[in-house]
Amino acid sequence: MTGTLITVAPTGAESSKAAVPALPVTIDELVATAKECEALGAAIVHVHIRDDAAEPTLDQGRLRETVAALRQSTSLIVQLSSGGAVTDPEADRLAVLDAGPEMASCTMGTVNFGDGVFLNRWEFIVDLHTRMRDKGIVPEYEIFDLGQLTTLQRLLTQHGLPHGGHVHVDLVMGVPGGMPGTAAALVACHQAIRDLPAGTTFSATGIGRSTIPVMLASLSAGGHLRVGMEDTVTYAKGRPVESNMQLVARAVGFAQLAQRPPLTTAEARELLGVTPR
Ligand code: KMH
Ligand code: ZN
Repeated sequence: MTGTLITVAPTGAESSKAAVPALPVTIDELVATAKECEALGAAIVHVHIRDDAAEPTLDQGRLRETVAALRQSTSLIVQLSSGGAVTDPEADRLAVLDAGPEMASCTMGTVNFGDGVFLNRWEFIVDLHTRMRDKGIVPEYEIFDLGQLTTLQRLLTQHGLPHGGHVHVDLVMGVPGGMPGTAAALVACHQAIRDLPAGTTFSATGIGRSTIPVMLASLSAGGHLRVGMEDTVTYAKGRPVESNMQLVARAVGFAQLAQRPPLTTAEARELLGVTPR
């Protein structure tokens, strides 16, 4: 497959609506964003939800409502975040899997996360991985640092392949506390990914100003792209991002220049082993 898988991560748990008014926080805003991003070329939506006060939440009812609304209005692969916010307890993060997503994120280790700590104990990782397989959910393994790829190798060796049998990794680069968002770091990860099962695919995203170097490095290394306001709220120096669509449009432009046009949602399901709806 030579096309580019484009994931949009429209909201995240870190930016506040007050600081970033263009952030989609209601279900209606999220669905409208998802529809437009799909039309531009996105195939996956990585979802964090907010409560009525626009604060991050893992409320089960709202998660289910969000999954249903996205399914009704788009054919995007719905990937719920099991990472939540750094303050979320493990039990709530595991319960995200009960909301019925096709995919969910699964982070491969603990990392400093700005002023916070994003805690991912080994036993918790195993629990997430195993429960996802039991529920037929395809994981996206989130990698914040090089050693987390070794943890993934250990996980797969000890606990087997995920549902669908395909391994897909997302390199989240440039988090303060994690690996830098540089071509050199991406190449180091690319080398380590070769030790994972044959056919393993990867996406990459660079936080903040590393977004463009990471995007270009990923495309040239045969990787896929994640973009969105979860990771980037400045489009260029002095220019706030206006919408997630602006970031997806830029990623589509780069992918087309690389002669690796966006995968459709059907092609993305086939690539990742996500059961067609
Ligand atoms: N919000 C971060 C603490 C994920 O979605 O799985 C974790 C995160 C990763 O965003
Ligand atoms: Zn996330």
